[in-house]
Amino acid sequence: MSDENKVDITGIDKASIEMIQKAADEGVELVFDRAKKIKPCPIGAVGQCCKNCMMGPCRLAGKDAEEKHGVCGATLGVIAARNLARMIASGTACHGDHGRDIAFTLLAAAKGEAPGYEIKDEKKLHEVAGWLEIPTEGKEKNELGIEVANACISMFSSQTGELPFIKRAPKKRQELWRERGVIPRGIDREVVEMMNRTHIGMDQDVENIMLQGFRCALANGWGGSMVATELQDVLFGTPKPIRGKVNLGVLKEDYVNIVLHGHEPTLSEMIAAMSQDPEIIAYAKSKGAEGINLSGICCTANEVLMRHGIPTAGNFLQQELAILTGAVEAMVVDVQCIMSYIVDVSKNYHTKIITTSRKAKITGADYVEFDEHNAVESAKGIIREAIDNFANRGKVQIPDIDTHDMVVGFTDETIAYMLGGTYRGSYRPLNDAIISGRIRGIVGIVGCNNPKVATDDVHTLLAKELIKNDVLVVVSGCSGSTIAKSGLLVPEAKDMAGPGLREICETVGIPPVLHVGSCVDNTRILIACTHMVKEGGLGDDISDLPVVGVAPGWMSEKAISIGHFTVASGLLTIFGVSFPVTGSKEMSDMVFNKYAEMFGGKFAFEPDPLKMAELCLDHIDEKRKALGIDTKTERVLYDMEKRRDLQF
Ligand code: SF4
Ligand code: MSK
Repeated sequence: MSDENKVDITGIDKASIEMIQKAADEGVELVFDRAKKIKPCPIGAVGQCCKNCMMGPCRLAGKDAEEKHGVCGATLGVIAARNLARMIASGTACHGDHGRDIAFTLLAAAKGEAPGYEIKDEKKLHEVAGWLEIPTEGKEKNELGIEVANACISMFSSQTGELPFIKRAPKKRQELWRERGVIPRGIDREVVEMMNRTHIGMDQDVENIMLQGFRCALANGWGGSMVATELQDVLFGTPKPIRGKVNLGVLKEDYVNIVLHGHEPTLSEMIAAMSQDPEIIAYAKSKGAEGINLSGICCTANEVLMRHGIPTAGNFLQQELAILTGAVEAMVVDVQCIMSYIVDVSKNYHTKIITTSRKAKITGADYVEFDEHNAVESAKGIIREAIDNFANRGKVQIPDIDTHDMVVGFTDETIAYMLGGTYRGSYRPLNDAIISGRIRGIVGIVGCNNPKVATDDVHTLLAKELIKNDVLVVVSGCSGSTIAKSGLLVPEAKDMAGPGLREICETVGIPPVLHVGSCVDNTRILIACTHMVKEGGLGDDISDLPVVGVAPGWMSEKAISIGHFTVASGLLTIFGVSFPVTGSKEMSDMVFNKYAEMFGGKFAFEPDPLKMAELCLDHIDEKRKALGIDTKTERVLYDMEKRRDLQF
């Protein structure tokens, strides 16, 4: 490897460094190497390239880029807007299809056609039925489950009207969305219309394109992602705080290691159940292993971690590193965020890459189609394949450093329960803590890792700076597993927090950084914000709250879709790495200024984690000032009359 291509490992944890060194010694290429070799296209990175038709591709770069036009006449602003809008459509499609799959699994389970699955959280089922306006009285859980599943499935195909979960948002926000014409009619419809509008010769007005972008993003946040989160809770149980471990050291030398990777928990739930089967354990022992050790990567990791305490082997950028240990018998992947190069890396070791979804095959990998109608047998078959591979192991090197404990499973329900007390869960204590200034504000740190930036540092430095300043941090996705590696997700981390936040953490027994789940679970943050508004004392819309969203190391189109639904919901949303419209003045103005006029939320772009923290604190303080809570005050008590005055 030439010096020019030397891997920049600034900020990565020691276990990963050990594996990166091993890869270099053994001549195995990694994502970090490819990121160095593949110089990102500077024109595409800032949104100046259009390849929407074959009169082009057209690159509108250079000093006079703003004056240039594509062959069809498209302006730079239109090109940047169309590119961004297509990213939103793709991200919404990904999360939407995830939600749809879960809805079909619920339907099959409720009909008794998916042995091994059953409705685990009836309370949640009733709650979701309420939002869908489905009468529940006298209905047996499977009967209701069928109706809820069908109502969710119809959210994808509906052509008119409003998605039902829109009603969950504060009334003022709903009205703003209606006024702007961005309430989604149907999830699939908004994705299709977005693709249509961005075809050559279609929508050529930047604001009009982005309004449909918002409608499409809202179809994700208050549609597809919300369906996924809610129905996963119904089927697999709503998570509760649980302890787990994170980093490559969770792999066990004497066990058959199966790494679960991807996003949809349908298969991994069944593998988790079947790995406990005495017959399967006996089979593993018959092959010389002590048993079966499951761990996760990416958001499948988050799903099985928060429901079963299954440890996380790593985040997005650690998927190749797990294979480097030589200890992984099978990496079982479902959908999304799977690097095809894991197949190439696996060729150097004995690891089997097992793809399981018709939607996500990888050339060179094994394929065992997962069918939820036959999940028990599918899961057992996959586990047996892994066990059979145990005998093929070569030398094993599992880093025995840097494995951290973490407490996860802080849903919007558990936050209310923990902070609100045993008898009646409520957001009152959280709101009071914010009003009194003990908690200055809340920041959600979400999203991916990106080899273009100092991968762990950008997340952890930001989180540390925020908690030090009394900001309660909530995390999801790979950001959660990244920050967990620096020990911030345990109650003992309160000692790194400022005095106000520390007091709350001590009283309640929570960490200063709360893990809310996977990428689709960003909807839990939306619902928590809505509860805070409805509880009273912090304004009458999400945009009034001292709350910020940050994606410090984003890379996926899903992040752009998520960012747009958080902005549309009223939050300042800060992106690191780069922002794919900065090559156009018109689109930069739209994204960083005009969005605020439209929705009260907007994007900011800042790659430096400490400057991100400053932006968060400035925004929080501005919101506190507007609310009149910028000085520490005594507790504000809301009586029933005052609460009734709030528009809900
Ligand atoms: Fe060029 Fe217009 Fe075709 Fe885009 S749509 S590639 S700008 S001609
Ligand atoms: S898995 S979308 S790398 S967070 Fe949700 Fe991680 Fe980003 Fe995939």
